[in-house]
Amino acid sequence: MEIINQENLDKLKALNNEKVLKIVNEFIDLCKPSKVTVITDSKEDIEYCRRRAIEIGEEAKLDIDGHTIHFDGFFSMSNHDQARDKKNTKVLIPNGQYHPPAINTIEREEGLKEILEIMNGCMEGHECVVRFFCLGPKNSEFSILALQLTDSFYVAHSEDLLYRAGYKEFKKLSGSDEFFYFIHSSGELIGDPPVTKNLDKRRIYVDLQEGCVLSVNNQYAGNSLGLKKLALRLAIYKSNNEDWLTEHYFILGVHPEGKNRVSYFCGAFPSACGKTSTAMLPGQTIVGDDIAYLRAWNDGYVHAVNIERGIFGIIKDVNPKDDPVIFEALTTPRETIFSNVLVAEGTPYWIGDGRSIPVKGINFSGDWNIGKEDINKKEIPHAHPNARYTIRIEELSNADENLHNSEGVPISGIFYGGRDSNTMPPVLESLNWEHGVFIGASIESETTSATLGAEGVRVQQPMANLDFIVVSLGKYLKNHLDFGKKLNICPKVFATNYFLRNKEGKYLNGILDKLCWIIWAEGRTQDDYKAIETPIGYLPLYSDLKILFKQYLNKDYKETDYIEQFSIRTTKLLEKLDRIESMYKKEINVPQIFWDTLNDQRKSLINLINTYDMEEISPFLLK
Ligand code: OXD
Ligand code: MN
Repeated sequence: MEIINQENLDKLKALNNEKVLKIVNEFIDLCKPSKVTVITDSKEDIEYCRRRAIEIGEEAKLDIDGHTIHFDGFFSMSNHDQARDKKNTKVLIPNGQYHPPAINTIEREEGLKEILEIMNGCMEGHECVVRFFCLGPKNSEFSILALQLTDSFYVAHSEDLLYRAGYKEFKKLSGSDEFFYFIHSSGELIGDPPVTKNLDKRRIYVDLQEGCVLSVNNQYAGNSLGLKKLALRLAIYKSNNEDWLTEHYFILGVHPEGKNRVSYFCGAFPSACGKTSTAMLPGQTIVGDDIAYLRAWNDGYVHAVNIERGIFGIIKDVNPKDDPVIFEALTTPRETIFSNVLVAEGTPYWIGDGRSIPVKGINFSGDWNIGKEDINKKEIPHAHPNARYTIRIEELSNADENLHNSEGVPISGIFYGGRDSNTMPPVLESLNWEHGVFIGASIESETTSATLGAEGVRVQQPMANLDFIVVSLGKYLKNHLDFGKKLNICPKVFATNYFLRNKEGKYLNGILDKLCWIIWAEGRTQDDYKAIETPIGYLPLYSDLKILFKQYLNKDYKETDYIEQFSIRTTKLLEKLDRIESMYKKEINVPQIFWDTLNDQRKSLINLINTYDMEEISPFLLK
């Protein structure tokens, strides 16, 4: 039987690209699929992927038109494929080159040998699709093309929702080999719906030298979709060897009421720390929620594009009160893939959706009923905490008009934040660009369900990007610092913290309070607000926040709340500096300005303690 028929072969040949042909040949030989189908940008081809995902059982229809459900496996809470696998995601380092300590690496030859062996025959009995995408807007200086081979129609379908089609763009390449490529296989499947069997052989290996990622024995999009977190790593490598940035940033259009203007902001938060919900704040517009390419532009600003056109968002605590925009998007007809939620009688349910929980249904553990326990006698929640939804941005009423602008959008500010219970205030502005880079470099966050392993462990998360950085941290920070120096209009940098708690462990802010921090930051970029200069950055005035809380949330913001939230927690901040210092001490070539900033911060915090003779210093004392 021929694996690839003439029609499909013709589609490949029409690209006139030797490298594409070579890759397809090489991996068909290795992975041994039973059939190869080439998908162009045509409606029929794209529809084929969507239909096959259902026919094969990787997705099933739900009641609302366009909604489907996909499960990444039916396993226990401790052994599953419903989150990114950091342990088995490794960067291949060519012989003799430096292995940065913060990155999970393996010698290139050894890694290739291991994964190619696992991939030998991994697509047996499967149909493999060959897909072409464009990372970034079409016809744009920012964008990079990507080739994907996968035997998962869920992966192929998700990529249609998340990325811009690129077959025609590949034609325009005129045979050039300038593109990333990704080979993915779910590997041997079991059950109905079919899920990956051999999780112990799950591997995701990033080959920087070749510009490709090999991923096998997994389905979860953070592990399987080449264009998402795998391409992010390749682009970080490329941009750090050129003169631009690839970041784990959302891009948000901020529209302050009554001001008749929009200012664009980027923001980096580790996964499951409020990134998508910031990008989807009521009254604002979204360009992207996850990954951005940034370049210094000829108008003096930095411009950013969303390399995606969809959202693969966490679906937890999404309810009409806390996340009204996302809730509305997920409960109305449109092409949407839900994953790892509970399905009961054709309706998806998730944690914190504000509805009563059905007594039974199907979830990530298979047939589920209230009270069901896992092998460790632990009650299984009705939905996975890292359950997801996949949708297109352009269908949303809050999609920004510049989503596909080939020149991107000019960036006025950047937010950095983490899941930080006791150091940083809810919002502050950095003292300057270098201090802003320091703030980004010193994000700490408690681990969440978006990665495998224990939750709630405090880890350093430089620029919320550590999981994806593939060059040394010293080089990465230098690239950031140099980048800012080139700009005539440098973005202001802000730190946010949505997870501050009091000594009893109670969160100090409501979920929607972030709207006020974002609007305040926008006002700072336009000189609308004065601020209190402190050693750790500029803090908002109580009087401005009081007005913002009333205007945007109809809430009375009390002075006592302000003092509790914005007091400088000197001892906790000093402890944090020690942790940051010990992390970066392990690195090579960390820019001197980073150490100078760290030492200045330490000195001024000690000064504050000595001057005021107290641990927590109210902003009113510093005014
Ligand atoms: C994501 C992640 O899915 O960062 O965006 O894990
Ligand atoms: Mn992300």
